[in-house]
Amino acid sequence: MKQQYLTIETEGAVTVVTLAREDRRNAISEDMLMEIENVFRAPPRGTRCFVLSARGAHFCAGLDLREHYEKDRSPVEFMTMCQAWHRTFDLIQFSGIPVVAALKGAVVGGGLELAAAAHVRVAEESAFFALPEGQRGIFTGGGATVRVARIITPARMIDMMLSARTYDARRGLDLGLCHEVVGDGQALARAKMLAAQVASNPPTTNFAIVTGISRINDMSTTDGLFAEGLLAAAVQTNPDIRERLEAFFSKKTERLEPGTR
Ligand code: 1HE
Repeated sequence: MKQQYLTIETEGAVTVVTLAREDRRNAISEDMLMEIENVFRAPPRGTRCFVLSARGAHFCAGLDLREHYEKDRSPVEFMTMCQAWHRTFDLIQFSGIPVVAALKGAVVGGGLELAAAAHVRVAEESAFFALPEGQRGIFTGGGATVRVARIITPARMIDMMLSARTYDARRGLDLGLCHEVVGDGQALARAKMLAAQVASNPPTTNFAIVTGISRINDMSTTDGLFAEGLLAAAVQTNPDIRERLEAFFSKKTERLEPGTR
C-alpha cells in the first residue's frame, strides 16, 4: 500500500519507518495514524527490528491540532480516535518486534506518547520533551498517562502537563525519556546500528523482552514471577540458543566491557 505520511524502507532485517510530514512537524492526523497502524500490524516480511525516525528538524509535534480544530469532534468521536491511538501504540509496544526510536527536536504531546511506545530511544542533543496539552487546554489521549507516567512517575507527569515544562535531551536521559544522547544528525545512524544488533538476537528472546517485561510490571509479585518463569521456560529451552552458549564457552563471543554499547 502506498503511504502518504510515512516512508518504509527495509534494510536486511531492519525496517526503517520514517514520519514524513515535515511541513506539519510530523503532527499525527487520522490518516497518518492509520498508516502507522498498518505498518506495525503487518510488518514487512523478515523484519526483526524497527527503527522509528522522522524527517525534518522535529520528531513529532503530537496530535494534528488543525485537523482537530477543523473537525470539531464530538466526545464520542474523540474517544474513538483515542482508542485508535491506543491500539496503534499498543501494536508498536507489543507486536513482539523491538522498535528503536531516533529522536530530535520536538518530541511533544502525542509525539512523546509515540516515542514512549518504542523500546529503545536514542535522542539527538536538539531533542526536547514536553506535554503542552495543559497549555493548549486539552488532555493527553495517546497513552501518556500510562506509558509516560510509568517512565517519569505520575507526579512528574502532572507537573510537566500543568507547567508545560520542557526537558532537554540530557535531562530526558536522566529521567528515562531517552536512553542515549548523540550529536545532532547522528540519531538515525546510531538507531540503525543498535537495531542491527537487536535484530541479531533470537526473535523469541526479543519477543519475550518486549512483550513480557512491561506486562509483568502490571502484575502482582506472585503472578509476575510465575509469568517470568513461563517466559524463561519458553526462551531458555529454545534449541537455537545452544549454539550461542557453545560460542560463549569457546570464547568466541564479544566480551562484555563496562561502558560498551
Ligand atoms: C502543527 C502542529 C500540530 C506544528 N498540529 N499543525 N503539541 C503541541 O502543542 C505542539 C505544537 N507545535 C509546536 O509547538 C511547534 O510547531 C514546534 C515546537 C513543534 C515546532 O516549531 P517550529 O517553529 O519549527 O514550527 P511552527 O512554525 O510552529 O510550525 C510549522 C507548521 O506546522 C505551522 O503551520 P503553518 O501553516 O503556519 O506553516 C504549524 O501550525 C504546524 N504545526 N505543530 C498541526 N501539532 C491523542 S491526543 C494527543 C495530544 C496532543 O498531542 S496535543 C498536541 C501537542
